[in-house]
Formats: sequence, structure tokens, C-alpha cells
Amino acid sequence: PPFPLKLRGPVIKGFGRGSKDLGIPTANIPLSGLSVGGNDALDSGIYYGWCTLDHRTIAQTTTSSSVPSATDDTSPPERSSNHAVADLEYSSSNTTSSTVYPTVLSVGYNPYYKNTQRSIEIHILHNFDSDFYGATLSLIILGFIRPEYDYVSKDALVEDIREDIRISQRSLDREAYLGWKSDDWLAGDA
Ligand code: ADP
Ligand code: RBF
Ligand code: MG
Repeated sequence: PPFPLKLRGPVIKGFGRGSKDLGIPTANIPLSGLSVGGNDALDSGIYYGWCTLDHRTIAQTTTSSSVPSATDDTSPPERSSNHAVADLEYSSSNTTSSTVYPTVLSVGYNPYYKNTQRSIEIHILHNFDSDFYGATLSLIILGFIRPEYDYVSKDALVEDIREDIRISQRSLDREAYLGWKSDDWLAGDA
């Protein structure tokens, strides 16, 4: 399909294998919300692109009382024990744009794990202090790296993912891709 492909959705729970089994967390979003056509518009495989997280949606979907309310958008929230959320909320109240992160993503059935449902999983090339389930993730996919493969070992899978990460980083550093960081879609209003 033609790039860019634009997707947006809430970060949902997967099997929890990304962090625990591979050491590579992936934010899963529902396989709907594609800007073009239905689910088949996005072939299975490994891609790279940019993403943003809409932190305001974290507070709305979290029941913890330590997380600031999303309704008060004039004053910064109190510091809470959930530092990542608090930091993100501060930045959102002071600026109009949110951080745009380089990402690498996997779409498909994870042949190594033989999933029965197709999924879309986004590994963000950034170290976060805590989880962000419930946040709205906006994504622009800009390029295809390879199809999904089965592997003889977990180490072989991880080795390829590490190479995917390097390819994504290197590609996104190029002028042609940097421009997409300021696309309205990532600001959440397109
Ligand atoms: P799941 O199977 O529920 O997707 P994972 O083990 O794949 O669990 O971990 C994904 C979760 O980890 C994300 O939903 C997000 O809340 C958190 N996370 C922390 N750092 C990252 C990151 N760099 N990229 C993606 N998700 C991250
Ligand atoms: N799973 C596979 O079974 N085969 C793959 O080729 C494969 N490539 C991946 C590449 C990247 C960049 C990422 C982030 C994940 C990939 N996965 C692949 C999915 C991986 O198995 C999955 O993220 C974990 O099982 C956690 O759900
Ligand atoms: Mg995941």
C-alpha cells in the first residue's frame, strides 16, 4: 500500500510476552482505525515510522486516584507516584505539540508464537519509566522492512528485531522521513 499509512488507537493488553519473554516491549493497538480501507490494507510485516502518545487519555482510562484528572487543562497536575504520567501531563500543559517518537512495528500473526489473531504491535525507540496502557497512540507508517518470519530460536528472533531497530533508526534519520514528524496526524487533530 502507499505510504504514509496513518493509524490511531488505544494501547491495549497483549499476551505480555514482549517485555517478559523478549525484553522488547510492544504497545498493542486494535487492528482497526486504519486511514485506508479495512484491515487488509496493511500487509503483515515489519515497518517503521513515527508515533505520539496522547497522555490526556491515560488519565481518562485510569482508575487510580493518584492520576490527575484530565478535565483540568489549565493548571499542571500534582506530582503523583506515577512519574511518567505526571511528566507527560506537564509537557502537555505547556506546549501544543507532544513528543514524536521513532518506532518499529510488527503486523501479523507472530509466526514464532503461532498467534491465531492478527495484531499490530509498536515498539517505541525510547525508554519509558512506566507503562502507558489506555493512552491513545497515533502512528504514521513510512516504510516496510521485511515480512514476518518463523525462527529456530528466540535468540534468532531477538537478533532480527534488534537489526529492525537499527534499520528504523537509520531510516528515520533521513531528511525525507524527518519531515513527517510535524504532520498534523501526530498532533491528534487531523
Ligand atoms: P503486551 O503484551 O500487553 O503488549 P508487552 O510486554 O508487549 O505487553 O509490553 C507492552 C507495554 O509496555 C506497552 O503497552 C506499554 O504500556 C509499555 N511500554 C514501556 N516501554 C515501551 C516501549 N518503549 N515501547 C512500547 N511499549 C512500551
Ligand atoms: N514475531 C515473529 O514471530 N516473527 C517476526 O519476524 C517478528 N518480527 C518482529 C519485529 C519487530 C520489530 C517487533 C517489535 C516484533 C516482531 N515480532 C515477530 C513479534 C514478537 O514476537 C512480539 O512482539 C512478541 O511476541 C510480543 O508480543
Ligand atoms: Mg505488546
